[in-house]
Amino acid sequence: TDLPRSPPAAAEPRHASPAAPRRLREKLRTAARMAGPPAHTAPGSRQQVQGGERRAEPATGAPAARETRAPFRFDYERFRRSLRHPVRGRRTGEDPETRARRMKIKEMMKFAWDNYKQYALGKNELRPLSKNGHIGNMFGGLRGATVVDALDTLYIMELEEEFQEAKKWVEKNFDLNVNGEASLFEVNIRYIGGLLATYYLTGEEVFKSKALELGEKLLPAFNTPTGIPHSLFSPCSGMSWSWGWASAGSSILAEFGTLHLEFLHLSELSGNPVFAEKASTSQLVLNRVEKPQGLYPNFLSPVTGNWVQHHVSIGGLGDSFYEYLIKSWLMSDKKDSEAKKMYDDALEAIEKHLVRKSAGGLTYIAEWRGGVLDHKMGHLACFSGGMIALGAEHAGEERKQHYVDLAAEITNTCHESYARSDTKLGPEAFRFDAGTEAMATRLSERYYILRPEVVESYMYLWRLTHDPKYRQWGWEVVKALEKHCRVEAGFSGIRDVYTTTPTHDNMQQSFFLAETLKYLYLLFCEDDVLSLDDWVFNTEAHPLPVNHTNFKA
Ligand code: DMJ
Repeated sequence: TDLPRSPPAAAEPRHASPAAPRRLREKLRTAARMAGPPAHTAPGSRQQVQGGERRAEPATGAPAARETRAPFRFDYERFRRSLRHPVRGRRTGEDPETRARRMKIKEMMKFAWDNYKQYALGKNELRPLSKNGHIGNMFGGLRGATVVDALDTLYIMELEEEFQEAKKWVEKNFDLNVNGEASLFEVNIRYIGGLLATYYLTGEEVFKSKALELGEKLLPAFNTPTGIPHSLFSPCSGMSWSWGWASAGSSILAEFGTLHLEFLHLSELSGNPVFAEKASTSQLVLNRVEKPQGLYPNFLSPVTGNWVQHHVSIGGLGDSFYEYLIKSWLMSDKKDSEAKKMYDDALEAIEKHLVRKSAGGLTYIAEWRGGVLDHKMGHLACFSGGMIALGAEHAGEERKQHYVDLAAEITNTCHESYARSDTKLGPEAFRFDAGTEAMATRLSERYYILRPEVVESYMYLWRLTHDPKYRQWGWEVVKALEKHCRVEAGFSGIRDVYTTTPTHDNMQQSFFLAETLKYLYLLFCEDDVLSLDDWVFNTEAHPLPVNHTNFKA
């Protein structure tokens, strides 16, 4: 999701974390088992995950011989043996055109990185027109968002020198002792996600230790009566808040619902179940709460655990919550059946109440405001074609084709939102009312900020169907980016997709390197590069491994 910034409401008092209920403990046992037998864990480790709880101290006798126990050690070699495909694939039998297109995208990544490095290294984003850096106020004093977001893309594209530059910055300059007000969601998906993914890809300890150190700083945000985290936290003071604009101090579905993948891996790598416990509490609260028509509204009180407003959207404010349900199930090696059921039920309700077909035959997902449909689809909602494609394979024989078709129809509609613009890039939101189809009607919705969601869906649909049109559509985006967004010192968003002489917004978003270019690149790779058998992508396109339970170590 993407959220407006505003000052936090008055600081709320910190609350004690609720005790983990019995069902949660059971769930955590399952989560802990995802790591497999204690081959991942040094025997007798102090923080060994056992049944989801820290190992009990001996009741009597000599003091525990803690000091002599080996510290927890994640078995990286064992993890690598669990993968079914080489991380960067085998590169066999491809045609020259596909290779040339992939190389073009690699060149775009190098250009984006080189300019960031030259003009903005250590700042959060590059301003490619003014040739300087942007810090912003989303990350609470953390810096280098573009470095951390770019790491795994540089690695996958085999931009070795550039990867080393980024790694060096993390080693020498990435300071976690910062103060300020940070978004839990943004820090999690970009920094934690980027660091975890790069650790799993490379085995370099620095990425793991930074991820775990930062992960600890997120924990105070969960100190609420329900365990549903606040949206904002201070890495230094441990205080947390809700957004000032979120009614009645509510937390946002797409924020507290988009932690599960990263937090399970924080537990996996640290041996400390607290992260999995925090993320599972949110899932449990959401599973229990009554849902209007089976739908999940976007605002929930972290104090009462009840909905605050009945606005439902698969775009901004709601989006990645749904994505993390199906991906949690896939990442658990299909063991987290609660997440799968929540996903299946949610998708059924979405299809019944929000999916509509326009007069011109375009399938879209509307928003829902207390039972009334707003016939608008945000660019953010275009990730859903890819999500539904990813889930389709596991929907059961009778539903599978239906979901493949639905995913293809939604992705087609998102492609139309690009095809109907003068730049061939899509607007921030498009509507289906008053004779309009798949176009923005408001001036304020005409911009494009280098977002990934449409090419993300092309990538998933390509892998599912191998229909060449998805590669053609991806290539149209590459050409449009080159024509309208490439400037002298990087790539910039544009303010109006309906004019061929667009004004640039002077911002190269970090997600352009993390997501847009990565998904485009993967679209022109063989399927075994970051194979979906082995990896799930977090919502910032950082690959996190599936916990294969069935392999010979
Ligand atoms: C990214 O940070 C993530 O994809 C998030 O889930 C939504 N917004 C941006 C990209 O548009």
